Amino acid sequence: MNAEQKLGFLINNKGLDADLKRIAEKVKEGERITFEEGVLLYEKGELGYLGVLANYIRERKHGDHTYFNRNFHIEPTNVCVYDCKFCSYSRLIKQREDGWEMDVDTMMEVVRKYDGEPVTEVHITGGVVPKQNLEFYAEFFKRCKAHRPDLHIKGLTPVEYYYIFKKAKLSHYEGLKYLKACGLDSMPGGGAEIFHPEVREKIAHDKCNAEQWLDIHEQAHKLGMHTNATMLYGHIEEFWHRIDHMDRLRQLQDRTGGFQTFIPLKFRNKDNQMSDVAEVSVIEDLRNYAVARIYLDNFAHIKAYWAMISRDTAQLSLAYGVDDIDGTLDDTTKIYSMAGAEEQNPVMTTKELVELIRHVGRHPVERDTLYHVVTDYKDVVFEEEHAPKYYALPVVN
Ligand code: V47
Ligand code: SF4
Repeated sequence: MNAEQKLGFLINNKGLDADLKRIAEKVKEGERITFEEGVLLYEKGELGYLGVLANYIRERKHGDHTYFNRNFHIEPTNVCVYDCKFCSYSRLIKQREDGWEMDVDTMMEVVRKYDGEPVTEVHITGGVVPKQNLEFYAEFFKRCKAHRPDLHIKGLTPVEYYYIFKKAKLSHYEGLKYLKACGLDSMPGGGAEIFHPEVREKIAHDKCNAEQWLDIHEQAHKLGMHTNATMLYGHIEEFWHRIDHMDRLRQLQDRTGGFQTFIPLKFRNKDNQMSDVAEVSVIEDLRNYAVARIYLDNFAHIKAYWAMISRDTAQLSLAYGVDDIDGTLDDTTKIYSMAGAEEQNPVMTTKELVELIRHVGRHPVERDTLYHVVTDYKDVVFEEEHAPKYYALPVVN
């Protein structure tokens, strides 16, 4: 059965709850679901049901195409002035000797390490410290572009920008315009956490709030930049907080169209101030990807960050709405391994990544940051290639 037949079969199932049937019909017709229906999906939607709906949307948008890109990370510092309770970096401002703060020369050394490598993007993210201010990033972006003009700079989040622009007495628009002129190309999705103040004040009380986060993305979109959005889920939030979060993103996307990808980030509880909060199950991870795919009808892509959730869950997620698994040759970020991610040394070669996608019957495509195709791996044969194993997609029960 293909995705459409599975959805039809589900809708015709006499035992299906009336609310869930209505939502399934809306999905079939390509209609947007409401806030209340989003909450209802979390409350009543079983994994099999959610998978059928999310996979139908995923295949309508992308077929079997599954994207990854070759990037590397720079974490300019792991020290941070803020005190997010879930973050394994936050306490380090009090213990600076455990931390690092790079200067521009050191960051350029990291960039030069990838000279001649087929990477298309540098993703810059980390903590917030006073020294890494507007001038610091302006100089780095200029030097990085001068050294390697084709390397896409996906840099910093509204958390850093809010702090930096406030100190430089610039509006969000002016600050971003200046940094864009220095070489900034786009913005990753971090710092969003959970927008609703009821949760945000408990887990991330002293950094930019939801309105400031959203405004910085809106200004970036006005400047023609594309950006991503994340959601840190699976801690103290309730289902409606997740829908509230996605709803704010959906509204901004209706106005600007500047978001490319939504990335749910699973809360990991190692070595942070929320270590007493249990992590959610893989089932909940998959349900969450699926609800995101169904709710965010105006987002092109849903990404699972394999370095965070393990390769197996990343493979499974491709049947629950996900069409992008990030993908790095050499994942140089520490934020997740410090927080307890399965992948303590997250390194995957292109061949491994392509095989991981093929093994679940999908079609691997290397993309650049803006989703232009770099290499279509459909018919590419690697040396010593293993025969692909196909796993079944979700079954309607
Ligand atoms: O905002 C911090 C998260 C984010 C923990 O745009 C944690 O392509 C789980 O946003 N458990 C930064 N998550 C990383 C990020 C990102 C990652 C990959 C791709 C993209 C993209 C963006 O990391 C932070 C925060 O939500 N984080 N601590 C933790 N204990
Ligand atoms: Fe700082 Fe970001 Fe960690 Fe918050 S999540 S403490 S802003 S590094």
